[in-house]
Amino acid sequence: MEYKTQCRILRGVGGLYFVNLASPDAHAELYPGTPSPLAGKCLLSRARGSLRTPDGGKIKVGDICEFIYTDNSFTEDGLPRDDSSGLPEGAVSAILQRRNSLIRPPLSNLDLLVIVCAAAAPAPATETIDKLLSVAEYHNIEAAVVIGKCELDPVRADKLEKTYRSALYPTFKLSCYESHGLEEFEKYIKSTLPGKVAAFAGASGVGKSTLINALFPEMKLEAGEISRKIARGKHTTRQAELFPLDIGGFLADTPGFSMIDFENFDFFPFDALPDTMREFRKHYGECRYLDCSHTKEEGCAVLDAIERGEIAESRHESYLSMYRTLKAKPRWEKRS
Ligand SMILES: Nc1nc2c(ncn2[C@@H]2O[C@H](COP(=O)(O)OP(=O)(O)O)[C@@H](O)[C@H]2O)c(=O)[nH]1
Ligand SMILES: [Mg+2]
Ligand SMILES: [Zn+2]
Repeated sequence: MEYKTQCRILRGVGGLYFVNLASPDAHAELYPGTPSPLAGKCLLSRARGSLRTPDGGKIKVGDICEFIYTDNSFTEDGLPRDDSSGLPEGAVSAILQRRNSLIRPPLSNLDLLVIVCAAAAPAPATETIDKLLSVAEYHNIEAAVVIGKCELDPVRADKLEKTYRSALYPTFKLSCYESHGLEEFEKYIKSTLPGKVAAFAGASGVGKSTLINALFPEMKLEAGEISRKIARGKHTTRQAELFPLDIGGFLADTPGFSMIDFENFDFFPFDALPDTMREFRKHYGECRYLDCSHTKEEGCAVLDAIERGEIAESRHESYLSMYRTLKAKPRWEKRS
């Protein structure tokens, strides 16, 4: 018998794909697909032909795809059984509509970006945090801010918390060393993540791995299990990868357990910038000039809100920096 269902691409491995098949229970929100005997399983499979999205994009980690298989396609441990031509029978047969698509890191359908910084060691770089928040906003990705290592500099941690709360983002101040604030973030992430794909982003050394290991102990195990199953010796390029979590969602990472770095995130066109500043938006209609750039104009409602202490100055500094950078690069290459 042939089954048609949906799968999520977890990783690409030399022309093959490690996929998670739709499960009617744990991943119900992810895939409203047809129940099938292998529902919820993670399997190695190939793609039928060279698949493309409607706008010509290639298959990507995070893609939700149509998946066709037969009773004979897989062995009991979920490995592809070769047909007479030596190719596995179960196959990814179409890429479904994406809700977003990043080029760097190469990921599609990212739902939640958790931006991690440290109160100290390394010192927080608000400009990079703000750039990432704007990138998330532009790509329609939910975002949250975690201020870690807060025992090292409680005053700075408080200030960052105020900045990002007033920027209207869920904000968490915590210390993995002192187990302080962890429960609150754990409650948030474990109620938000089921059915979604999340990535933790932040500079190296801020404490992403420590935090993730504390919250999702299965991650270490899962990473080992996946690398054992996947063809040996093919870990040459750094590429995105999704780990299924026990709570029924996925965490994005690159091999080597680094979690997503700040450096190479996609940007967006200049015209889109003002709309990516969440707490600026409600003031735009109140500026004296219709074409106010909110950089230095008289009667700018954003600048007034900063003056009153409602918007953090550091957020506006980041805005100015992005404004200059994006203005100097008016055309961003558009591809999926
Ligand atoms: N002081 C302090 N150090 C921490 C805390 N959490 C993690 N670290 C340390 O910070 C360093 C970097 O952590 P890691 O999780 O590898 O950071 P990553 O590069 O973002 O994954 C390690 O030495 C951790 O032990 C914390 O809450 N407080
Ligand atoms: Mg790490
Ligand atoms: Zn203005």
